[in-house]
Amino acid sequence: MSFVSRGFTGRRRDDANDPSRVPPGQYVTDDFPVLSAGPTPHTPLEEWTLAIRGAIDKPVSWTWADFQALPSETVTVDIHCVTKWSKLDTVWTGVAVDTLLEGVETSAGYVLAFGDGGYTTNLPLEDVTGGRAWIAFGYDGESLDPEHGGPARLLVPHLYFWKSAKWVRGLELRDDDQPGFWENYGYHNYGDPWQEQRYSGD
Ligand SMILES: Nc1nc2c(c(=O)[nH]1)N[C@H]1C(S)=C(S)[C@@H](COP(=O)(O)O)O[C@H]1N2
Ligand SMILES: [Mo]
Repeated sequence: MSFVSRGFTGRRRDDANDPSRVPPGQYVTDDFPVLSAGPTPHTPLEEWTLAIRGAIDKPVSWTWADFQALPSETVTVDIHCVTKWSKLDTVWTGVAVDTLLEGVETSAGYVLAFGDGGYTTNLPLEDVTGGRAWIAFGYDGESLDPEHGGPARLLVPHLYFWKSAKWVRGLELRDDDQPGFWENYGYHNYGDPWQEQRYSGD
């Protein structure tokens, strides 16, 4: 048992001022704001599936039980919202997109993530592979809250957080780069927080 509670270890505070961890124009918050363009969907787990479709010979899909049986990882990452909050050391549990794509052969260079509620977001395939993206179903050791995208969301921490589609139901593999929901509304097509790629033209 320690008398020093986590908030007083100083680590967070130092990190908040450490420019190597906080992208330009961002501030660090301990809150976890909810940003949703519409109502929170509540798809029953019995109806939930996760699909890989598009430029793939045989589309694949997992039921919730299949998905839960896949090897998962717990990762600690920093997240950066385009509305300027960053949250450091967030802890997520999920299945690496690499795991889902094992054995998948595709000519695609891009993915369009889609989910319940109709939200979409586009990313280069290479940004969701190489251990850089997960389908996360746990947050801080608990199941992921519906407001934050539960039962499962895409997690791509190296890009602005709008790329991390909540309530994700699959990835469409594409040869062309099809802009998603926010990308169509003038947000940057790629969204690198370190380059401050907030809006198209940045
Ligand atoms: N399906 C869906 N995913 C979404 C959004 C959304 O409106 N719908 N908002 C995006 C934006 S702009 C951000 S900043 C994060 C917010 O995630 P949070 O609500 O868990 O903080 O989700 C992203 N994923
Ligand atoms: Mo956002």
